[in-house]
Amino acid sequence: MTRRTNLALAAVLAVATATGVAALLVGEGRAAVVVWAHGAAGFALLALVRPKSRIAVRGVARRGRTAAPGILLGLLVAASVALGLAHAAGTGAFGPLTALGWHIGLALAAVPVAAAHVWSRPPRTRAGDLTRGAFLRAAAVAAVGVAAKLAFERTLGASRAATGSLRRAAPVPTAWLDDTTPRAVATRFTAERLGALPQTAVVCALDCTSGWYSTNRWSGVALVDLLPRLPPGTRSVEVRSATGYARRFGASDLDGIVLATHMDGVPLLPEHGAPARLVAPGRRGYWWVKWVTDIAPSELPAWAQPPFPLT
Ligand code: HEM
Ligand SMILES: Nc1nc2c(c(=O)[nH]1)N[C@H]1C(S)=C(S)[C@@H](COP(=O)(O)O)O[C@H]1N2
Ligand SMILES: [Mo]
Repeated sequence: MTRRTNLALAAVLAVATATGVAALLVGEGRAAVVVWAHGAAGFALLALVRPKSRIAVRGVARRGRTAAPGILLGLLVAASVALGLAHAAGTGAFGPLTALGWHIGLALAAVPVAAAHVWSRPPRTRAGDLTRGAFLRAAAVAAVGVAAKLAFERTLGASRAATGSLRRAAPVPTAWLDDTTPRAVATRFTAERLGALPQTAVVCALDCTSGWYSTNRWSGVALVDLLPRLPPGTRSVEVRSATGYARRFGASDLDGIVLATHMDGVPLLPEHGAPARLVAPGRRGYWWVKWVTDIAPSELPAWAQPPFPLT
């Protein structure tokens, strides 16, 4: 029983972590199923709370202080789940971070602790682990997750986008990590020069991975108008910021992307990327490079970059 509970717990936490990270990678289109599965995985923990607390209480009595990492892991996971639920129930900011920001931070902090915890007592798998009985027990844990998720969405769940984000009336000035608004942006993409080119407008949502979205009208110049002819052999285009922040887009994925100078008819404010920032409909906020100084065609493939920005 103990061994099976621990295996199930490790599996559920692995699925929750993987779907959580995936939820930030996929765009609006495919997010719904990943985000939903993530919530269900989180709720599936409910089925394991009781058996695991018995194991934990026995373990602490036996091990004393060497049980500390396990207790820390339990606290991190419990706090992360509480903040995830607070976000899903509609809580925005919680001090310096959003509820979702705390949720993600605590969950990522738990990963090395979980690795150490499992490493120090590797689970033993047995032939019987792949029987029909084991499969049915796993299905029961998953069913608890799905049922609890459905019940939550009918009662406490706030209205939110397919990505899980909560609606805001206007975008919140946001840095991916610690980028700051530059004092002056030396760029060839000035409002004046861009204003002389054919104009495009798009209404779409800026959806930040910290858990909010805002739908606005963005206008400026479409990338396909700005770069009508890419050099032969171009596979991607790197969009760079005055701050060094950059994202690379596939050469065939540029349709719909706008180098915007205005939001809702008003010139961009410095904190929102003036004089020009990228608007990438359907992609999460970290693709919307602010303070653009360079758009550089390259022969590198689009995947030749870290999946998330590092600055
Ligand atoms: C220990 C691992 C984790 C557990 C147990 C967990 C559990 C949960 C729970 C219970 C919720 C609220 C329920 C719901 O939204 O349906 C939630 C929401 C969320 N979590 Fe996690 N999570 C974990 C790790 C992560 C990670 C690593 C990320 C991202 C890097 C993440 C991203 C999200 C997002 C985007 C939501 C909002 C989804 C929504 O509003 O529907 N989670 N999580
Ligand atoms: N140069 C630069 N551009 C950036 C960021 C950044 O940190 N540096 N953050 C991104 C993230 S995570 C989001 S959600 C949006 C936020 O845009 P806003 O500040 O106009 O709301 O900008 C994106 N563009
Ligand atoms: Mo963001």
